[in-house]
Amino acid sequence: MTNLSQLHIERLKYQPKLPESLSGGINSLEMLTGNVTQSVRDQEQIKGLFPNTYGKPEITFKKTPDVKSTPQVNVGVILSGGQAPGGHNVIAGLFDALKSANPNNKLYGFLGGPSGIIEGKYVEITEEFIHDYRNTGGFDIIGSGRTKLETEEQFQSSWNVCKNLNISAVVIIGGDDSNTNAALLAEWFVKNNADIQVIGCPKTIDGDLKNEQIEISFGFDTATKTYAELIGNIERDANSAKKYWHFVKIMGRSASHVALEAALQTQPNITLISEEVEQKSMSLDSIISYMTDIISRRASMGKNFGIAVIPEGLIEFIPEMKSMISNLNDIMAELEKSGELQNASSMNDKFSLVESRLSSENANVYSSLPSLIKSQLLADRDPHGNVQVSKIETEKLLIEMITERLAKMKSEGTYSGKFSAQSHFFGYEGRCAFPSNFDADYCYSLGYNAFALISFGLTGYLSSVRNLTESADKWIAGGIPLTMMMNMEKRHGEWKPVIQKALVDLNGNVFKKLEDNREDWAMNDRYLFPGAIQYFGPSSVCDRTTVTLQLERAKTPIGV
Ligand code: FBP
Repeated sequence: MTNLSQLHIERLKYQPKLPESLSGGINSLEMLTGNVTQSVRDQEQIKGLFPNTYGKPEITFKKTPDVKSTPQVNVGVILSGGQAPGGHNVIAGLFDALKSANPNNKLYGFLGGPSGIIEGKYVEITEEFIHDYRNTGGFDIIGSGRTKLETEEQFQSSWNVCKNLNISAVVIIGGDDSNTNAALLAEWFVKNNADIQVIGCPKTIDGDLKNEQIEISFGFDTATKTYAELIGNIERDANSAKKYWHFVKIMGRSASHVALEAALQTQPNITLISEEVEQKSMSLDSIISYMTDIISRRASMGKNFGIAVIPEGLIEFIPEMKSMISNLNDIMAELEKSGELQNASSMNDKFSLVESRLSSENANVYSSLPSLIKSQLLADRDPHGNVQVSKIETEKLLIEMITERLAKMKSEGTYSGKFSAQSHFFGYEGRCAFPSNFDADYCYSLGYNAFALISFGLTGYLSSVRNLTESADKWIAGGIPLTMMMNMEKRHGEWKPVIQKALVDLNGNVFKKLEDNREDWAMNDRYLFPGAIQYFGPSSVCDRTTVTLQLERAKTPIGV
């Protein structure tokens, strides 16, 4: 590799930290078996769908002085879904664990996401190959994809590919949807006596793959630190020029964890939380009123500037929008099947077609939106049936509606300020940043631990590393049965087993911190400027994880 930045060169040299239990290597581990588990909800249905992998115990590992030897194995690895900082380190940890257990072990990386295992596209990962990717962001080592692994044919061809490569274990690095697929594949392999283990690793910058057992998904720490740096910079710009309102939409497809964490790190004037909008049944109109009130009160103090943070998924949580989008999803599936949507000659024809099929209430909501948003709502769904909220410019919608509202207030004599807005969308900027020390260590440990689970013959487990607000040596490594996190949800009109997404807990410490401070942050400029991620320096600064995790763990400490 040539032309590397000094930071890149330094990060390649970084040695990620491991929990003490894993530090003796794979051959010096003892497995401690906990109680049998059950799924978070819908136990009977989940048990019926996963008869072979349901109810397994939680696992933790302990270092032992007895050294065992492990037979030679070949392992495959898949990166699935959206990029998240640290994916390369999961693979590096897996690779180092596998080679330390037996130098003849081989690691194959499936290319381009789950489609790689179906189509047999792979590369063998060697020390030379992986070296340049250690502690770097991105998923470019083998690429990623969003193919949904779910059909009998896909499972069968995955098995054939694994047989050809003599692969006896597959590690799937992904979010809730990808780990649901991992659970399905694990069950299918056991049912068909394929003798192939499947282990998942919790990834997503969105931070919504977490629960009692999984404290955080990897990538959330680095991505939120990156967005906080950018928001802090914008706050300083706004506070210098004092002439713009900046509307920052921030990634996180469903849950608002990313927006909340970035807000706690930077203290902007307005932070919307989708979960609160839904709980309080706030209409789009009432959101506009809430924001306009702050903007006009600040204007009356002579402050015609500010920063508003808006979660990417907001639109789907506004009750009237949620109902309209769900109706829209159904009719779009029908219109696409019949070819009518593709055949419509202009955008306006598409709008009319859609409006004629929506219920009258939903058609009213849809037709009230600006054309830009209407067309963005017609963009393709992702393979899991999700609306691609990253393509919907909610920040622009809010600016447009607030501008109109303020003009009306001005004409009525209730507002006399100036409103000039800039819109931003932060998402892709943070997904491939150099992983923070926390993510570099956490990911390496998750990958290393994934091979520990493999070496004990487990399948249908998620690699778990806990106690993460302590120093890395005190982290607890183990495994959680994937079925433990599942419940039944309606997808594409059918009930499916899926890993439950964690939304922002409106009764929790983290949201409360925002709630307690937001009036002060709205009116008084309490901006924080965290600056760039700190990779070097005292561990208390550069290894520290998110405010979210610290507040959550402060409430629910687990015994070590
Ligand atoms: P994952 O759930 O796969 O981790 O991806 C999350 C995410 O980064 C969302 O925040 C965002 O809405 C989405 O991916 C964007 O998807 P794409 O990369 O396909 O544009």
